[in-house]
Amino acid sequence: MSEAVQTLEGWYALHDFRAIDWSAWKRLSADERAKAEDELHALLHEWNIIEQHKKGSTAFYSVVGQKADFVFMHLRETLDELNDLENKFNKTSFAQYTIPVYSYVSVVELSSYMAKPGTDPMEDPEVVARLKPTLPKAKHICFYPMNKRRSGNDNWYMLSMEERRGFMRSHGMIGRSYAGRVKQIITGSVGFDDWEWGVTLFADDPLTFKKLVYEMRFDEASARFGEFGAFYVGNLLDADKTRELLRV
Ligand code: 76R
Repeated sequence: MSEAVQTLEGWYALHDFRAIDWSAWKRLSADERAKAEDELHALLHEWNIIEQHKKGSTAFYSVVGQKADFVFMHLRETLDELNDLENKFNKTSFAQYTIPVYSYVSVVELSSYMAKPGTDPMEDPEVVARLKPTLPKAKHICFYPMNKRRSGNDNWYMLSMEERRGFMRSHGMIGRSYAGRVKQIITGSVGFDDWEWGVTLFADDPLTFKKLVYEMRFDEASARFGEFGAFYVGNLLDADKTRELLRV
């Protein structure tokens, strides 16, 4: 009989991917563009204050390639707050010149495969900090959704707890060898979105994404059981980069 691993959940996550409607944006007068940009910067400022008060966190990155032009990754205490903030953004005049192209709803998740038995993880400030993380201002982001396979001999959900723990141990060892170069946030999305997890990685060197993901492909947890959706990769947008992006 298989047994579901206990998970700890933290902040809810919304990855909101947008394209920019460049023709519409260019048709605006300089004044109209300035007004729309001011509204965007006012919202970014508001989100920044929420982050400073540790009530959530927001990452803002441009996206390279045709899948999107930028992404907001928002973390908040509740799904209601995520919904409110996406609606608030949608009501700005800036949002009128964006086209929603993809979104992902999930919740920050830590599984207990590696937890020390007999301890209460919520007593560990490091665990609590990982459940409610302030997103790093790393130069690059990488996001993709994934599943654990359920087919034939490669059915993750038919494995015993001990077998899964063994795979996750080896997975974690690879992950740990990238400590300091990458920050990973695993968000669970069973019941929330089309895949089982979202993987969000932050790094200053984009090659770290390639090396880490590639190395994991050879590890059994990914080689036998990993199924992956589309990959999105992007660059940090600070206030100056945002102005540069929107200058036409
Ligand atoms: O939480 C921990 O640090 C303990 C070890 C650990 C777990 C339980 C861990 C470590 N991960 C865990 C769970 Mn992970 N992780 C991914 C991907 O592309 C791929 O092949 C897989 C995508 C990456 C890149 C990654 C990175 N991890 C999970 C789970 C949930 C599984 C379940 O519950 O069944 C998924 C889907 C997943 C996927 N992982 C690490 C990393 C890194 C960098 C670490 C080391 C973290 C650290 O020690 O700071």
